[in-house]
Amino acid sequence: MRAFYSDAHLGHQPPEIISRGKAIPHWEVARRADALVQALRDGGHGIEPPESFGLAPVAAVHDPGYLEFLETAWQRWQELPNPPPAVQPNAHPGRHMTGRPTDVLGQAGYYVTTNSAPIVAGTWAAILASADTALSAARAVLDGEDVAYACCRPPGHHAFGDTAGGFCYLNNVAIAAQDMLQELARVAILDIDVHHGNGTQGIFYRRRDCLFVSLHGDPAEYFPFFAGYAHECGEGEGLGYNLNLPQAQGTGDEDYLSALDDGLAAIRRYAPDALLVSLGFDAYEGDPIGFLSISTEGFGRIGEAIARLGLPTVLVQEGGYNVEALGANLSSFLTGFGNGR
Ligand code: Q9C
Ligand code: ZN
Repeated sequence: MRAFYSDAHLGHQPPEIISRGKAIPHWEVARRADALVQALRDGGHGIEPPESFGLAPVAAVHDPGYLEFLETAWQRWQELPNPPPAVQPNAHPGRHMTGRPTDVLGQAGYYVTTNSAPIVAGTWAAILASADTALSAARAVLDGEDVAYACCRPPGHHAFGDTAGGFCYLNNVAIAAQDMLQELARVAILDIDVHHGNGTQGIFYRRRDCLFVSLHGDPAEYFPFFAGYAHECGEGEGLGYNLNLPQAQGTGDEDYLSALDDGLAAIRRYAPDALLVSLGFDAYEGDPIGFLSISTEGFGRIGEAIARLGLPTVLVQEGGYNVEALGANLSSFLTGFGNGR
């Protein structure tokens, strides 16, 4: 297995957030990547820096106005009187307004859908490197590797073509999938982060060259709330190529693995040329913002079940916020996967 990681994520340090009236560190912290990289080293995996692919593969998925906002927002924010420590919206268009403002605060509301995706000085460089990391893993698999792992930070699956949200800015897995589709006829994305991959679903919703399958906490009661329902099956050309498997709060290994079997069966029927996994570890029983109850051993069984597909596989890191357990959960997953083969 080849593994990719860039330390450019260190420039993306979201400021503290207010939770229950108290300032606490943002959940999506740099130490997450340290823990994952340490687990890779302990497992004897070599770690390579990503290649730089430039903006073209990113622009193949994301809107030009959105990319310009991401690139310039921090600079423009500094020109506000008394600029807050991060670019963050305080007004959102909702369902009844479509105007696009010119002001940076207005554009923050237009392009950023949650208050959990702040933009700071190093965010642009970090998100480009995170996309390059996923692209490098995708390239490794196209070049013949059975499996490659992308240690992406920040994560990506809540980013739509033109919106950031939920700790995500560029949709790393979608960018990698789109890139692979230049050489392959069909790919599947399996999303096992505990949150529904709303951005990824949105990007491929009207397409049949990418099957999207997601297991996640029931959005009726859990972030991202407004997508991830079982009745969302794709539209137009893409009808039948989107499968959501929402899980009840507290779902444990046995029930989860049985739902995963349904997802894997859909992927087998689709017979893709390659698989991409949105690999979150926030379904862990000890995750501080989790909803499900997967054990460390359970991640090994999940890895084993996915490996049984026998597909060339790109593993793209998404969430997982119990920093102390992240390394063990990644190791367990990879061991189940046949140690990355
Ligand atoms: N009290 C990913 O796992 N809600 N994103 C945070 C905290 C947003 C998670 C609420 C969760 C987004 C990639
Ligand atoms: Zn998540």
